[in-house]
Parts: sequence; structure tokens; C-alpha cells
Amino acid sequence: MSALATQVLQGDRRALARLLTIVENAREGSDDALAALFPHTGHAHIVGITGPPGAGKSTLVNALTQALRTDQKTVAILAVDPTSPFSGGAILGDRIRMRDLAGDTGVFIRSMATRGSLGGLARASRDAVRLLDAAGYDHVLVETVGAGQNEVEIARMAQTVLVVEAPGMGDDVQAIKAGILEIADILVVNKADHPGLDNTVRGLKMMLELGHPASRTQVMSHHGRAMSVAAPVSASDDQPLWMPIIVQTVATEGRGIEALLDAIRAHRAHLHLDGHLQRLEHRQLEIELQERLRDALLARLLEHVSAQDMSVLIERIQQRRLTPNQAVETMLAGLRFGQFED
Ligand SMILES: Nc1nc2c(ncn2[C@@H]2O[C@H](COP(=O)(O)OP(=O)(O)OP(=O)(O)O)[C@@H](O)[C@H]2O)c(=O)[nH]1
Ligand SMILES: [Mg+2]
Repeated sequence: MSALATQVLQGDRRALARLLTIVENAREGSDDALAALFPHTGHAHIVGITGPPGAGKSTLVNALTQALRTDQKTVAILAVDPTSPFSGGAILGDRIRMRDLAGDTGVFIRSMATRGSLGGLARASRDAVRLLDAAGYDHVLVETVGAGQNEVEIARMAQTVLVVEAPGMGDDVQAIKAGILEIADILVVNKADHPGLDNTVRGLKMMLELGHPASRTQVMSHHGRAMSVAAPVSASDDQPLWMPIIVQTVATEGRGIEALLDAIRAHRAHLHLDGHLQRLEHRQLEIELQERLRDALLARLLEHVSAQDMSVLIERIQQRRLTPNQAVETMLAGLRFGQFED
């Protein structure tokens, strides 16, 4: 086993930090270390925290972490910033806000900024979560800004998803996108000290009621699914439903944090009933394998197609001598490009 992987298992924080960098950038040794650590994963409770910018996600993560520490649990925090191409900025702000947690060896904080594509970040986040899991943290909290596809991505790697909203943030229907119902296990209305609280809570409740019972199947099969498709419930799949819980918090004052923790515990207990967790993991792995396979096949194919070949094909398409689909077929068949000359 790689020395770093062994050190991570022994609780060496510096080794964990170094290995996270290696894995994040898919550097040499990344696959071997992940393979060595993989058998040690599957123990952490992975909680995703998403929601619009400034809703109070980091403040909540901070408060939750302190509550979990009081309960003797260890916590790893992964702040994923898909909007910033640089490490720094918002993430640095998060670090400063999280200074309350600094110096506690039961807490590990890491941020990751996007490099390249969204797909790349999804891969890197999944691998990072696995390292933190293998390192033995009881809870891994993954924070990401809810914008477009990101919320769906987080649902594909977390076991419990918190969607954080705040009153007056472009209410009501606008901020409360339909997709939230399908990914949220717990809806947190943070900044409960702000005006407009009742409107926001009412809006969310209405949405949940609308989604029930007609969309039952969507509610229970939300994780990692093609979101618009309601999965039919088979006879063997007749587990009790999980209806998203709404919790009100004032993260800055620690208000509602115990209730939130209770909701998280309740959802975790639900997952451990009747094989829910296994089914959730199965669906998530199915999606992950498809993504990895697609990326690997594309990379392998592109090894055999030079930029020059590609631009020749594009010219042919522009000359209307080749359809885009024919160009793809050409590449797949590994044919010589000259064949299309007439
Ligand atoms: N009044 C009030 N302010 C809050 C509350 N929670 C957070 N804030 C403040 O709201 C601001 C944003 O909080 P963050 O925790 O950084 O929000 P975030 O969702 O992590 O923001 P991004 O990571 O930038 O998307 C900060 O100034 C917090 O102090 C709350 O419950 N009440
Ligand atoms: Mg934040």
C-alpha cells in the first residue's frame, strides 16, 4: 500500500491533505491510493448542503459541526466551489468563518475549486469524499452552492441532502425550484430572524403538499435519478416514504441546530431501514460508473484522433460533405479520413 494511504488510515492529517491534493488533480499515484483506501470506506454519513449563494450554508455547517463535536463525533468538511476557477475568494472567506473549528483535531476542513469541467469536479469531489470517509470521520459534510446542475451533483454523492433557503431571497416560486423537492431530504429555512419567513415556509410547505401523494415515487427515488422521471414503485420496493422535513434555523445564533440534527439523525435512521441505503448507493454507483465509462472511453478515443484530424472533419462538415453524425461514426470506426474524399 502507498505510504500516504497507510498514514491516512493511521489518522495522519498532513498525509490526508497531501493525498487529497494528489487525488483532486488526478496525479500519479491517485488511483493506487484510492484503491488501497476503498475497502475502508462506507462508514461515514455523507451529508450534502446546498442552496443559493449567501443562504447561510457555511454558517450552518459551522454550527452543525460544533453540535456534532459536542456529541463526540468527528467531522470532515468539504467545501466545493464550482463557480470559482481559483482557490481563494469565497472559499477563503469560509475558512475565516470556520476559524471557530480550527485547532480541533476532530475536525478536518478542505475546500476544492473547479478546475476544468463540471464533470471533473464531480469526479474529484466523489474521490475526496471517499478519502475523508476512509480517514475515519463519522460525518462528511459537503457544501456546494446550488446553481443549476450542482444540486443534482451533490445528490449523487450524499446520503442526506440539506437544501438551505432563506426568506426574501427572490421568493417565492422563483427561488424554490421544482428540482429541490426531488433532491432535498431536509429543507432548512435559515435566517429565520429575517422578515418574510412565513411566506417562505408557506411556499415550501405548499410545494411539498403538491408533490404528495401524486409524486410519491419521485419523492422516494430522488437521489441520483433522472430527475424528471418518476420511478415506478415495485412490489419489493414498498418501503415507507421519506417526506422532506422543514426545519427553521438561525445559524448565526445556533437556533434550531438541535432540531436540524434530529432531522438528520431521523433521515439516517430511515436510510438504515429495509436496505434503503444499499439501494441509494446502488443507484449512485450506476450513475458514477456510466460517467466514468463515458469519460474513459472518450479519453481513449481522443488518443487516436489528433487535433488536426478533428479540424479536417470539422471542415468537411462545414462543406456539407459530412454530417456531424457521420464524422462521429468515422472516428468510432477508426477509418482513415481520406475515405470521405470524392
Ligand atoms: N441574520 C442572519 N444572518 C445569517 C444567518 N446565517 C448566516 N447569516 C449571515 O449570512 C451571510 C452569509 O452566510 P454564509 O454562511 O457565508 O452563506 P453561504 O450560503 O455559505 O454563502 P456562499 O458559500 O457564498 O454561497 C453571513 O454574513 C452570515 O453571517 C442567520 O441565520 N441569520
Ligand atoms: Mg459558503
